[in-house]
Amino acid sequence: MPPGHALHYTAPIVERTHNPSSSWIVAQVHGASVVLWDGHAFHDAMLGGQIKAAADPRHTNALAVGDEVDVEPSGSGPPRVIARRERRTHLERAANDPRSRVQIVAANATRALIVSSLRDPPFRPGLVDRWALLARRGGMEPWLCLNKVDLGSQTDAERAVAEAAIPLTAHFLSANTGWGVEELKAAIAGDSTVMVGHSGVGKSSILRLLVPGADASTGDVSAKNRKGRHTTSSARLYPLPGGGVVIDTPGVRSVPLGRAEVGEVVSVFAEIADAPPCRFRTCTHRAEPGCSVLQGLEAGSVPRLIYARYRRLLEEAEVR
Ligand SMILES: Nc1nc2c(ncn2[C@@H]2O[C@H](COP(=O)(O)OP(=O)(O)OP(=O)(O)O)[C@@H](O)[C@H]2O)c(=O)[nH]1
Ligand SMILES: [Mg+2]
Ligand SMILES: [Zn+2]
Repeated sequence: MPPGHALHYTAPIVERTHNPSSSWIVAQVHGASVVLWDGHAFHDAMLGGQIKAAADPRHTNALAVGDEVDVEPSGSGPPRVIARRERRTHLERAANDPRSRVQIVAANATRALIVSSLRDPPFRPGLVDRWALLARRGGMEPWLCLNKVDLGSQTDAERAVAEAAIPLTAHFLSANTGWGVEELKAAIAGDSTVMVGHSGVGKSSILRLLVPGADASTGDVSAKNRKGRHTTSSARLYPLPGGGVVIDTPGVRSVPLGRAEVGEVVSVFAEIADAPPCRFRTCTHRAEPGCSVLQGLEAGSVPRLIYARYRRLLEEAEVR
């Protein structure tokens, strides 16, 4: 592990004494170094050559946080990860990559908690749309979490979500005051949740409330001193005290979709997904005759704001 990249966990890294048939979960990846969680403790491990050889060439990373893996002892050194079990779910995003590969942000989570903030940084419905699409693509249920409600009021927060007409389960929260945290804890108890969202919205702050003692870095959002911010630099998995796990991820500036199906884009917007069938089955709801979405736009059943976000997503995605 390179210096300066020590992986600090509150639970001690213990000697490996495990049943070889049971699978371990990837808690953090740093190049060829991996931290694994066996349900009781964290273990250091190394990536075996088999894993790299078997990696999907369309992906930038061979292992993602949340992956279930098989390990093998390797003499006196750390155990080796020799196989990855098939992912039940995954969350991907287009990598900034000349080969159009995707990065697997996290694996095997039940849901993606799309964290945004009421202010500082401002609430951006377009980012929520993109993450919702990607979560569904990988089989995760997208939820919205609107943090920093203390910077406005509960009414402001609810209005922001209602105006954006985001058809997702929404949690309102203030990591600063702890308001709404108990409800979120109860809602995610027992299963696996990955937190995603813009940098500075408060993911790591929320994590520290969910997992007391977690030492996730939290940054100061002060625009003056951006270099001094302790933002999260890699995804990490933490066990929840009452069972289940939560994965904190680094914030992103943008969420490029890469290639997408029209149906995927449509499924983000309830008003468009629920519109009656159009004349053409392959209608993209842009200019086709007999389009029920365009008729809904005229009649007011499809809000202009929603339609504009749909078009933006459609134009941005390389629609197949
Ligand atoms: N007012 C207010 N500030 C908050 C709240 N939650 C977090 N913050 C502040 O927002 C800043 C960023 O918080 P982080 O938890 O580091 O944000 P993050 O989403 O983990 O950021 P990245 O790791 O860069 O993705 C810190 O200064 C926090 O103290 C909140 O509920 N209200
Ligand atoms: Mg963070
Ligand atoms: Zn149409």
